[in-house]
Amino acid sequence: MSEVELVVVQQRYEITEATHSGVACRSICNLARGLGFSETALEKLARLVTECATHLLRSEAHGELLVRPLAETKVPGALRYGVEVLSINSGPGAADMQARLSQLKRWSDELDVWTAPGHGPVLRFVLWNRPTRPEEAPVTDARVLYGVVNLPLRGEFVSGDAWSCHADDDNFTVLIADGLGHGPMANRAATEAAKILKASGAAPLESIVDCAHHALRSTVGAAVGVARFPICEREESQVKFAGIGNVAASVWAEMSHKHLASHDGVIGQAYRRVQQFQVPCAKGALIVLHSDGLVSRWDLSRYPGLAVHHPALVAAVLYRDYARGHDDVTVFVARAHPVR
Ligand SMILES: [Mn+2]
Repeated sequence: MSEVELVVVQQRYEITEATHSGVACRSICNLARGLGFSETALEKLARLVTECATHLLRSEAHGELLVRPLAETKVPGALRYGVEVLSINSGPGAADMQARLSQLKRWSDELDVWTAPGHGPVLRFVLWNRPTRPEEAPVTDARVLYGVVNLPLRGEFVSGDAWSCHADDDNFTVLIADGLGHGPMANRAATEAAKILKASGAAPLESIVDCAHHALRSTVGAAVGVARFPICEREESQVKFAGIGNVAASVWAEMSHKHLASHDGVIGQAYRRVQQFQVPCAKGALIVLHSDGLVSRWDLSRYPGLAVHHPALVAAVLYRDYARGHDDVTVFVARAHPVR
C-alpha cells in the first residue's frame, strides 16, 4: 500500500457516553466521503461504527475507536481508498460480540475480531471506496499483512512519532521515528525521517539511517529504527534492523522473542555509529517495532490466539495494555510471509 502518499493520520475516538457515538460516526463518514465513498458504502460505514460504539458503551468499560485512511495501489496503476476502524474494548470481555459478527461481516469488506475469556475484544473492519476489478492485482507491498497504531500524546493535535513503509519485489522495509519531545516540532522531525524511505527505500539500512540524519539536521532530532524482511514466502528468513535511539524492534513467535539492538544517539544531532543486526524469523512470526510510548516488557503469550489474527489487532492490544500514556505512541506489527 502506498500509504506514504497519503497523509497517514490516525484518529482516536473515546467512546464512554452515548453522544460520543454520533460524533465519531459523523466524523468517520466525513473522512470516507472525502475518499470517494458512495452513499451505500457510507450507510454501511455508519452502521458499522454505530454498532461498534454501542457495543463499547454496553460493555461499560473504557472503549475507543482508532480510524485510519488506507490507500491501496493496484496493478495497472489504479488506486483505491479505504477506511480502517479498530474497535478496542478494555473491559473484561463481552458475550454478545459473537452474535453480532455475521451482521458486521455482511456490512464490511474485511473483518477480524479477537476475543478470549477475561479479555476485552478487539475488532478491525475495513471498507473500500470501490471493489477490486478482475483485471487488477495488488502491488507487492499489499502482500505483506501489517497493522499500526500511531497516536499523539493526549492534548496534542499531531503525533511526535511517524512511520512509513516501502516494498520492492524482494523486500519490505518499515521505518519508525520518534521526534524529540512532543507536538509540532517533534512531528516535523519524525515525518521528515519517515519521508526518507520514499526516496531510498531499497538502500542498505545503514544508509537510510545516515540519510535521515542529514535530513533531520535542521530539526529537533529523532530516534529512528528501520527494519527489513523478505516478502517472498519462505520457511525461515532473516529480519534486519538498524536503529539509533529509543526505538524497539523484535521478532515474536510462540516459542521465542528475539530483540534487535539499537545504538545510542539522536538522528539529526549526533550518533557514533549505526549498525545492522539480524535475527532469524520463522514463517508466521510477528515483526514488532515500537516507540518508547510503549513499555518494552510486553508479552503476547498472555493473549491466547491473538498472534494469528490480523497484525492490526495485535498492535491494538499492545497499545491498549502497554502504552505509557504520557507520550506519543507508535506500534507497528507485521506478519512474516503470511499465506494470503
Ligand atoms: Mn517517545
